[in-house]
Amino acid sequence: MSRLIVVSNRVPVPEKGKAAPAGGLAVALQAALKERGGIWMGWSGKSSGEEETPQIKTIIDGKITYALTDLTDRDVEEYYHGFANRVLWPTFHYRIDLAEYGRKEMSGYFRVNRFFAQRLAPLLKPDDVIWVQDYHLIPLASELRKMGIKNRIGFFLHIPLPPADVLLAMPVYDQIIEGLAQYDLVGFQTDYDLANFVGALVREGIGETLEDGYFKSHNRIFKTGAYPISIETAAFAAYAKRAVNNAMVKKAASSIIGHDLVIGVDRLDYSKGIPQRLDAYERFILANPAYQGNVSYLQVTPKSRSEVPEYEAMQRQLAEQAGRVNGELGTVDWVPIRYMTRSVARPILAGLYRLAKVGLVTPMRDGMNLVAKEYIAAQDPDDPGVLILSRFAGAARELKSALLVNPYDTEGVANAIARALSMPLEERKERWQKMMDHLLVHDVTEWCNNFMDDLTHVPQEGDHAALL
Ligand code: GDG
Repeated sequence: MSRLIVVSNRVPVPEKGKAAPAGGLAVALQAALKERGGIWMGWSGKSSGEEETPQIKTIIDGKITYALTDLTDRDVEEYYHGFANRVLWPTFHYRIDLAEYGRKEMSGYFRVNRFFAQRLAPLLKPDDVIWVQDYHLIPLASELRKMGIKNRIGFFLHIPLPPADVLLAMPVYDQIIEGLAQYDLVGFQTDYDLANFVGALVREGIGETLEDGYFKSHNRIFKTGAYPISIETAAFAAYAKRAVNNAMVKKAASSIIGHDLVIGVDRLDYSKGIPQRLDAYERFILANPAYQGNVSYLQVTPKSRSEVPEYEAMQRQLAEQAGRVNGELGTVDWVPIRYMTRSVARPILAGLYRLAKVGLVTPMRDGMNLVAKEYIAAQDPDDPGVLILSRFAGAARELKSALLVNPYDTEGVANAIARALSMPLEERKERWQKMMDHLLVHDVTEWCNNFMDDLTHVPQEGDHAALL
């Protein structure tokens, strides 16, 4: 079995004496690395401060080597905050209005990808299989190919891939597409993202569909596919069941006696639709006065990317919005919105999901959204809650028994909250069971295995030249 090399922007290095890292992706990839042996390479998250080129530091844990590099301040500014988070993230989430194109940031992005390739190449053996994660590293294969690397290289995009007119608004779209064409397997979250990719290339006359998911573009043949990411369903369900005994979760439970709990959990990000969701909740309370004093909405929103101005502004706006709603609707003994910007420990989060009668997951656009899947896995089978899910989350392609909503339709979301809170037990059980059955089969291990199976079976660089 060939060695696996995972490359991602950040690397979840296990910390001594601490529990395994949270999050299904880290768990699944670490399991695959442990089985095959391999390397997980990426940015340490630290800045070397200087212009001097940082070196790789390795941490060995059994069969896994974590290879980390610092970046210079300029790299972090241009590659990470600049191009990745202010061009690719908004554009791929259909927000071209928020994209800030700058030549300096664009060239910083390609420069850091070249740097990653230079650091990675000496670590590679000829039959290693390389799996690159996400939008930060699209040009990595192209840089490795320029250095003569012929290994199988796969790429998985965790965020959406927008349709042609949105994608083409990005000045360097052609280099980004060409970068994707240098992989042997390009995986997307959903069939919609895949269709957008194929549609854009065919429309622009730069790609051609072949059989079995193969695609031809930029003088290369590569496989494409939809690989919906998931969670460790069974483990998370067991975790949530145990979590209700956690002291903090018990405290939370006693604070909502006589109330129905509605929960929202999202990294602070404009793609997650949090202000729109607060509006919908406010409208729900105003339209259903009987719920005043009888429902609590807990929104957990850990801060992220505060260095990017849009995020910093949003942090302030949300605090103001939650404060305004609480001020206008709250009473001496009832707070309509409990708004937290601190991160909650994973066992507590699992317990809170289980306590909540309604999971509100209403992104304006989301690659998948794992919160939706975690909420389902955490429910009590005898008394499950209701998932309200945006049709613009990748998860909506699978979780069709959720109450699917359009997050732009405030009234529609408000009505869905009312419907969820009054849904009869039988209907809740039926909807939940269908989604849980699906997630038990389609878990993160399946995601990882499906991608790896396809990647290890695609023709290696050089072999498909004959097909061109
Ligand atoms: C990207 C794509 C895609 C959140 N708050 C806390 C906390 N979380 C955890 C959740 C969940 C994770 O963070 C968030 O995952 P999502 O999938 O919802 O969203 P992104 O971070 O935007 O991830 C997304 C994903 O990649 C995977 O491909 O699904 O579409 O945007 O696991 O539980 N965890 C803890 N405390 C918190 O306060 N412990």
